[in-house]
Order: sequence, then structure tokens, then C-alpha cells
Amino acid sequence: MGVVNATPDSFSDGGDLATAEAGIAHGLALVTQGAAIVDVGGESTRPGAERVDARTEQHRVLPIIAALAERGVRVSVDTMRASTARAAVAAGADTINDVSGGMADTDMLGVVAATGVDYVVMHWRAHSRLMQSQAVYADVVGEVIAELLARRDAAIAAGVDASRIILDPGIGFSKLGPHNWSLLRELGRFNELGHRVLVGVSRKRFIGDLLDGRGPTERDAATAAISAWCAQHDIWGVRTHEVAMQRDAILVGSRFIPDNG
Ligand code: PMM
Repeated sequence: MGVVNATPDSFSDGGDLATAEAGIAHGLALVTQGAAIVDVGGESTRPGAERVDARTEQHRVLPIIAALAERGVRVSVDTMRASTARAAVAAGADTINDVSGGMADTDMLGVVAATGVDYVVMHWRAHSRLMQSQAVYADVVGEVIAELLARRDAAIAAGVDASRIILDPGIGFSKLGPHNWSLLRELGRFNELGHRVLVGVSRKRFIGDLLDGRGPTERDAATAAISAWCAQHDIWGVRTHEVAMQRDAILVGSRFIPDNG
């Protein structure tokens, strides 16, 4: 899953894609490099970020989604807002990627059920402004799984088809470095939950911390090492800013699954 952040303030690529034309071109380039799906977002979720209003968010993402879908690209919309999700599906998106797992907007699960598209349920505890204060766990893997399954159950209760649900541990969201590494170390447990699993580590801060403070665009090789690890665990997808190197890493990682050639 390649990322198009149509935001002026995302931590790793924000500001570069300020016009719809640039977002469309970037999405098409990611597909050429091997992305199977392009995730388009118009609201930064980095720690400390302020929210944008629905109009601004939709003005940023809808033209990009429509243009990519028209060219046959599979598109997901990265949004916590039901109104944006509904408009994005009308514009051609076939997946709703909700980092709040339905917690940020009480209308979201109903919209997901009504549209019938794929739904990414990510583990989340609080909005960006507050999220790192919620990074407190006695058993991070057990708690993340329990909280994710509660959101999965809420989605099903709202009418979402279980086969449409994709689970995501939410690396970096209300989590400190050691929490992220614990979740990655025990990735296999997420794949036993009966759903497709998506993982997003691309260029995140905990990788920069491991690399002595290296900046976001200098973290792609380390991201690739984690992509290989994800593929080795038969994870359904990795969400990534850089695609070419990640694709190679996924090909290699998948070779370590028994009976896979
Ligand atoms: N991470 C970010 C944004 N959206 N969606 C999912 N499903 N999983 C993630 O880990 C995730 C996400 C933050 O990264 P960005 O601001 O660099 O896109």
C-alpha cells in the first residue's frame, strides 16, 4: 500500500504534495513502482497534529481519489471522518482506512456498513494531540489485541461484513519505541485473529531513534527490513511511503514462508 499524503504537515512527506496534480502523479508513480493499492489522506495524524475541518480534508483528497480510480488504480482513503469516507467511496475509493477504528466519529461504522467496502480497523486510543500520553501498557501485545477485537466486534455489530475487516496494530499511535518493537516481534499473533493484517511502520520515529536520529527519508532501508519481516509472517499488507525497495523486501521475506518456492 503506497501512501499519498495530501497534507502540508505530515511528518515524512508533508508539503510536497500540496496540489492535486502532484498527488495524482505521485500515486501513479507508486503504482508503477509496484503498489497494489494507494492510500490517500488529507489530515495529518502525526503526534501533536491539530485536526483539519471536513471541507478542507475532502478538498484535498477527493480530486486525487477520483483521478486515480478513473485510471483503474485501487484506492483507499485514510480518514477518521464518516462524511469524508462516504464521499471518497462515491469518488471511487474501495477501502476505508480509519486510524481510529471507528472511535473518532460515531457515524463511521454505519457508513462502512452501508458502502460495503473493505475497512481497516487500526488500534488507536486518542487523537494526535493526546495520543502519546496514552502510551501506558502492562502487556502491550495483549492489550492491543483485546482493544482491536473490541473495535472489530463493534464494526460487525454495526453491520460490517467480517470478511471486509482488516486489522492494524497501529504502530506509533499511543505507543513508544519499546511498545512498537514488542508488537512487531509478536506479529504472528495478529495473523491468528482471522482477518487480513496491515502494518504501517514506514519512516516512523522509532526507526529514526534506532538509527541515531536519522531523518524520515533516510529510514527506507530500515523500513524495508521490517517489510521483509512482515512478509515472512504472511502479513497481508504494509503501508509505505517508498514502494520500490519495500516490494523487493516483501518478495524476499515471502520466500521464508515454508512451501513458498
Ligand atoms: N500510519 C499513519 C497514517 N495512517 N494508517 C494505517 N492503517 N496504519 C498506520 O500505521 C498509519 C496509517 C501515519 O503515517 P504518515 O503520516 O506518514 O502517513
